[in-house]
Amino acid sequence: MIDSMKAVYDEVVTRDPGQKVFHQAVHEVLETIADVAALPKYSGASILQRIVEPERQIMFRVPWVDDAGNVQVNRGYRVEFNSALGPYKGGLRFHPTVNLGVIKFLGFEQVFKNALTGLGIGGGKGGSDFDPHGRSDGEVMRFCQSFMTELYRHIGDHTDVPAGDIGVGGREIGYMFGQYKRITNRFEAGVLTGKGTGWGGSYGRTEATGYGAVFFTERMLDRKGKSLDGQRVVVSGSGNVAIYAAQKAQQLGAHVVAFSDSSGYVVDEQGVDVDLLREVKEVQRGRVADYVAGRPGAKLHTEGSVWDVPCTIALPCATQNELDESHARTLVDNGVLAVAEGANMPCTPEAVEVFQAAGISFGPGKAANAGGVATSALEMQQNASREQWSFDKTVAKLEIVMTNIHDNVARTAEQHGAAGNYVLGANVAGFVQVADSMLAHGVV
Ligand code: NDP
Ligand code: 2IT
Repeated sequence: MIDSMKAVYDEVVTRDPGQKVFHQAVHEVLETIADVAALPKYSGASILQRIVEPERQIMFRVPWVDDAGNVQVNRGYRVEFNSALGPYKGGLRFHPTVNLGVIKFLGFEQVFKNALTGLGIGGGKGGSDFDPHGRSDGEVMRFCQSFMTELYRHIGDHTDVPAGDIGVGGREIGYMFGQYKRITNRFEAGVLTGKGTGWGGSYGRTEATGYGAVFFTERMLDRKGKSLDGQRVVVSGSGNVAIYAAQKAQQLGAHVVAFSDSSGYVVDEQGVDVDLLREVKEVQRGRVADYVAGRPGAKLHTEGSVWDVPCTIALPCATQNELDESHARTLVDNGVLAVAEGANMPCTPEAVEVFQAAGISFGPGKAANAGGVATSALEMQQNASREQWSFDKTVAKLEIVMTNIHDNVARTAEQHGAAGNYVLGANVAGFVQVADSMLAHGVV
């Protein structure tokens, strides 16, 4: 890393020494944008120093009563990172590992990702260390209501528009929307995305992140004269992103053979039964073992890693830093052709290096998983015009957005002498878009 970038990075680490995943995300961006960020118009306005510091960080107590009558206390967060391109936009994550550093990493990534969509959205992220696993619907509802009782004063359709992420899906968005409406006495559809399709949600939002990651993979393969047809695919995770990545990959002729959750991974050589997986995960809220119980021939593994399963396409769709250098070496040895991050930063920096050195097409999350937030922006468009588009119309728009992101990122990489380096292309293209708007807005 060149000296001017290192100085910015060191300042980030000194300010918040404990926020390791935030440092990791900042490091990756600074490392790849140096020649652009060092231009006098940007450095003279301290764009980098501003872009790594969130505009606003909100932390709050979330008290709620569990089914046994005990008062529980969690911590809530909303980090409003950058509004140069539009209202803050980004998901809410409910997971016990959530802390301020995690939310800042996700918010920082979101700024560049949202820029790449070209849809006029700034970047933010939020969440809580609340763990929805094993909680009743009533407990989840009371938690969501308490969370929104503080969050409502910070959000709005022109201010900050949250959505889902790990642990936050249609059920949680419903409870939060209900509480927002109750407190404000406003049916302000555009204040949250990922809503039910009966009350302001967009068709295709549920599928969008997984579908988008597969569209992005298809474009990366196209560039190498290949297609998804007949490819052997492994996804990690078995949540929202993983399920619909598997569904779209199958629709495009791929053979999806494995998925996982935090209890283990499943190999299903007949091809994953996505309808069964949806039933187990979305309806029963079960574990991967419940899939195996209903699927003769599928095998559950509780040792090792889903990345041990040979494949030509790897789609990490679970969580950050789930795929490390040794997993990457195994994938390369097993003949992987392309890796696209459905999750945010699932591959460690060392793993990314292994893929790039081996000439594997590698799609970083801020490009490859941008389909979710892009479709959230399409939901905002529908809300603003009081329209509702069909599933097919929305997915067709999503596919165009993903193609544009792919082409923009690939072109940017080429223009900067790094053909095929989607990490550099995404970071530079995203940075320029945000930085130019920040310059236009003056020192704010
Ligand atoms: P879900 O909560 O629907 O699913 C998450 C999946 O990942 C589950 O199978 C979960 O297993 C697994 N997982 C989560 N944390 C861990 C962990 N620490 N170790 C092992 N497995 C884990 O979340 P999503 O599918 O929505 O999100 C997945 C990823 O995609 C995240 O990185 C998210 O930020 C990213 N993303 C999501 C978007 C969206 O629209 N939802 C948009 C863009 C990116 P278990 O149930 O056992 O915990
Ligand atoms: O990481 C992400 O892009 C998301 N969780 C989706 C955010 C959104 O606002 O739809």
